This record gives sequence, C-alpha cells and structure tokens, in this order.
Amino acid sequence: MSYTVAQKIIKSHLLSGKMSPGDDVGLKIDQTLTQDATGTMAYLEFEAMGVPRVKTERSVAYIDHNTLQTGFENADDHRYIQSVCKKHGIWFSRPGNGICHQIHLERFSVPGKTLIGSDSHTPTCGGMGMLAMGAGGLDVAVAMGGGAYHINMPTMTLIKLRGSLPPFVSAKDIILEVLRRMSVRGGVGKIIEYGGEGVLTLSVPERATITNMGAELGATTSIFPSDDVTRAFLCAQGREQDYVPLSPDSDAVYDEVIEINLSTLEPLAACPHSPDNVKLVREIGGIKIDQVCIGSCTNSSLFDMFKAATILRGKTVHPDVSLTISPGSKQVFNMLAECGALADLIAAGARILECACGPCIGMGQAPNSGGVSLRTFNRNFVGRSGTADGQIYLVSPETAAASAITGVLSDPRRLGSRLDIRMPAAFQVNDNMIEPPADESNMNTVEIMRGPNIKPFPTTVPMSDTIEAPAILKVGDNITTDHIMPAGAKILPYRSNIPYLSDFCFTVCDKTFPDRAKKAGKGIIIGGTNYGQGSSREHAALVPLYLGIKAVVTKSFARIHKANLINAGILPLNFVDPSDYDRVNEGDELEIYAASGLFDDSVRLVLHNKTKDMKIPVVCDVSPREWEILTEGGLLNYTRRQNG
Ligand code: MIC
Ligand code: SF4
Repeated sequence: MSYTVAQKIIKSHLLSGKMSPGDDVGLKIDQTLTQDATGTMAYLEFEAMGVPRVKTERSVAYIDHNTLQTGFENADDHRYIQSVCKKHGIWFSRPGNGICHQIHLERFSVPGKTLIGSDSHTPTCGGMGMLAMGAGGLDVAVAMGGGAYHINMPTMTLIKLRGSLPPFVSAKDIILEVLRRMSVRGGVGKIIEYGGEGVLTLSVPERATITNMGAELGATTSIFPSDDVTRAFLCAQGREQDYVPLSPDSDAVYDEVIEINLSTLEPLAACPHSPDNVKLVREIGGIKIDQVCIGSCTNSSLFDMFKAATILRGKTVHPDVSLTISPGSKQVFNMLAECGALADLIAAGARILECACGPCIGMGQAPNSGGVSLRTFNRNFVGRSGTADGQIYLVSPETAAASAITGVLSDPRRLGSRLDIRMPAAFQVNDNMIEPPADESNMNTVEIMRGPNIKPFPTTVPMSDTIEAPAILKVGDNITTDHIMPAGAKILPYRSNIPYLSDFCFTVCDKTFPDRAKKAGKGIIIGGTNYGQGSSREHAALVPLYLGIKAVVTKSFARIHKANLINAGILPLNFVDPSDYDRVNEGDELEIYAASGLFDDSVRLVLHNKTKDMKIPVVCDVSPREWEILTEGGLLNYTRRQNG
C-alpha cells in the first residue's frame, strides 16, 4: 500500500475504523490546544468528566481572544482556566503571549503528530506537517481525557504548486486562489495536501498561512510535507530534535489533483462578505478605504510583520486610514522591537495593538459605518467586525500595507522590484509566559477559581421516539456560526454563561428569534447548504439546545458544527431531496419520527409537515457511534457512561 502524508499520520494513530473514505475513524490524539473563548466551556466539560490529569503528550491553553477586559468576566474566566491548567496537567500561555496558532506553531508543533484544538484554525500547524484539526470543546475535553477523536475518513486532494511566487505576491494569495477555485464548501470531507516543487519555496510560516485559511474551504484539515524547510524552522526555534521528515509515497493516490502555477499568481482580495468571493486586486480597482488591519492567526508571523514594516518605512499612513498592527506572538513582537522594525511601524502612524486576536473577532477596532476595511485575516462574514454594514476585504500583508499609504486599494507590485527582507537565522526563544502545570504530587493543593460569570451548561435528556415542534426559524445557504452565535466585544465575555448568550442567538438573521424561541419552548431549525460553516464554537449548538432546539434540518452541514450538534444531542438531519427545503415554511408545525425501527449507517426518518400535511423523507447521516451519542442525549452523557 502507498500513502499520502495525511494517510500516514492517520494510519499511525488509528484506534478504530477502516481508512476508507466516509468511514468513522477514531484517532489517538497527541496534543490539544484551547483558546479562552472556547476554553472555559471545554474545561468545565473536562472537569465534569472527572479525569484527574490529562493523558495527552502535550495540552496547552492559550489566552488570546477575550483580552479586552471591560468587566470582570474575561479576567475571571482567565483565572479559572489558569487554575484548571495547573491542577490537571495543562500548559498555560498567559495573556500577552500571543495567538494560540502562531505560538503553537513556533513552540509546540511536531511533524507527524496529531493535534486537535477548540478553534477552527487549528490546521495552522499543518504547515509543520502535523495532522491538526479544529473540534468542539467537548471533543477536545474527551481527547484530553485520553479518548479518541472521531472523524469521517476524508478523501485526499493534492494541490500541486509549480514555480515560485513573483515579488509582492504572497502565501495569502495562494490560499485566496484555492478559495476562488474551490469555494467555502469545496473542501468538505477532504484533506488538502500540498506538494510539487513550489512547496520548497515556502517557509513554514507561509505554509501555515495556507493551512490556516484552509479552514475556510470547509476541509477536515490541510497539510504540508515535513522537509528541509521544516527542519530549518525547527532549528531556528531551537527545536531541531523535534524534526521528523515526512513525505507522501511516490505512488500515493489522490482523489483529486489541482495545479497552481505560483509564477502566474497576482495579488487577490476576498470581497464582502465571504472568503471565497475572490477577485484580482487590480480588477476591483482603487476603492477608497477607511481601515487596514494587519495581524490574526493567518498573517502575523515575523516575516509578515517585516513585510509591513519594510513597506511603511519612512512613509505616513494616509490621513483617511486607521492602520492597526497585531503581532502574532510575543516572540514576533519582541523581535520586531529589537531590530527596529517596530519603530518603523510606529513612526508611520500605525496603531500597535497587543498580540492577540483583537479586531479579527470584533474585540475592538470596529470600522466606521459602511467603512471599507482591508484585513489580513481569514473571515469577512457580515457583522463579524462589529459594524453591521462594514465592508471587509481579506488581503495579503503586502496589499494591506501598500493600501494603508495610498488610502485606496492598491496593487503592491507598484512598489518596486522586490522587498529586501533578511530573516534572522534564529528566533528569540523565551517561554517565560508559558506556565507549566503543577507536579502530580502537588495537584491536590491547587484550588479551582470559579468566577460568578460561570453558569452551569444545559443538561440533556435521552432522545425520544418522536419530536413535535414548530419550524421556529428558516435560513438560507452558507449560514455561519457567526450568524448562529455572534462573537465580538459585547458578547464574548459571556462564553461561560449560556443563558446570557441565548439573547443573541441568530439575531444577525432575525432579531425576534431569541424571544420567539423562548416563548415556544421548543423548535426545529430549517437551513440550506453548508449550514454552520466557520468557527468551531460549540456555543452555536449549546445555545440552541438551551433554547429548546431539538433538530436542525438542512441541505448539508459543515463538519465541525455537525459534530457539535451531535455532541449536544441535537438531531442533524438532511433533506433526501434538497428541493424539499421549499416545502417547509417558518411557523409550520412539524413532527419527526423514524421511518422504520431499523438502524443502518444512516437513519431514515420522516419529517411530517402537519401544517401542509406533507411527509418529507429526511436522513440522519451519522455513524453508529454518533447515533448512540444522540440517543443518549449527547457526548457528555455518553462519555460518562463509557467511563462507568
Ligand atoms: C473564530 O475565528 O471565529 C474563532 C473565534 O477563533 C472561533 C472560535 C470561537 O468561536 O471561539 C473559531 O474559529 O473556531
Ligand atoms: Fe483568533 Fe481570528 Fe484566528 Fe479566530 S481567526 S483564532 S479570532 S485570530
């Protein structure tokens, strides 16, 4: 047998199932990561499982999302996470140390290992040759307790990179080109592997930009081989001992092959309001801009920051533009300061923010009304910036910096022949902001600090034979988790308070939804294709659960959200005939029951539209294990029973 890079890692971590596409496979997880916006819930779930010490090789908790502390809530949650880490064997990255994915890449990623994280951009470490996947918090909690992580065995897509990038064209433009070709649902059920001679021209942080934003394809993950470039990065991080070479077998078989000639790529931008609405920068033209934000887990490496600093050196940010810079990690920030590049940015008029997610998740820096904002980030969903009518374009650091000077969207190739950037031979290594856990012998002395913001999460009951509820909401295609459970500075502090969050559920689509759902006490949601794309936030399942949602019936689901619904005990159903979507209106009275008592690998059910008196066939496309989770009322109940 011959294997791709991803198949090799899956094979060496396989705990259950067969590696044939679509089959449920259980994987041993070597490493986990959490961030603070999903972490509090994940650790509450971990505590509820009653496992005294994590069983992974390495688990790390990062504080990077909720760093605007306008009340006690975030600070309380940070204290809680810090104390749980100390007690239960988890490394704690303190606020100020940077964005989880950037730090994990620098300090902990190891080629050939598996990683799951309670954040959809966990595939960033695929740039290091790890099998790194985003997951719901409960899945991460189970993995910390030593349990397998289950996925449907993906098909394999090879993206063959030819040639090398022209000056001022960036790794960001490569992933934007992939999104242009494949769309936000083109990666569902797939692992995207990069190969071809173009791979050798890309550094690990550039590879990580590409695997990071592979999340926007809906892919299970994206991965690069581990080669001399990988070794050089690990050496520069003082971690050469972690290097393991990893490449596909020469006769590895891929289900799909896509070729991209890097030499012919041009600067690209994803236009409002979707990461796959990609156009050439020169084709969009010189639209007037109001804001430029450089940073996020996609583009905040030292190389990205150097590019911005070099372009801005000796210049002034345009008077109509506000430019923000968020370095990805303390390592990046420190090195920028030491070599003087930070001074170049400050002198040009950039507003320097702390190294954290910041504007990417609407934590400050919302643009002006109707404002055009160029961001080096990965998502431009409606309202995510904090301004409902903000117009967000996703671009490379080169395009962002060039435009910040001119005040209009600008093709960076106009800047000259090539940027003269010399990367240092070694990164500055100082892990003083990463706190190790207490020794096992001392763990019992650690007291868990729970603030008043932490409310119990909704309990679930085993599934009943029939569900009777109204179609409480009907939505269209590509609904994101930012629609279902918005984030931003006003709401994020309440990620450990499901009752409070419930007042914001789906308000991007329908302001009356929370009230209506509370009055009805139960409901079924009707959705289109790719329902639940975007974030891994399990709150997008837990909050609907709290509001009495029993089932979600759609044309198709995004992977992580579907898993989160199952984990919460909410039935994810698909129309057998997608055109039946038109046969249900909001407000119709519905009933769901099994078509036969039998269960094979997908349960056939009937959606009885009582208002229209129509019987619509629907299917619950889940594995036998997932069906058991659903019938027991969710993963926590299931895991508790498994652990006796
Ligand atoms: C995001 O980019 O949407 C987030 C915020 O990082 C989320 C996680 C969350 O909602 O906390 C993600 O991508 O999973
Ligand atoms: Fe943070 Fe934005 Fe990355 Fe999400 S996408 S982890 S909010 S920087």
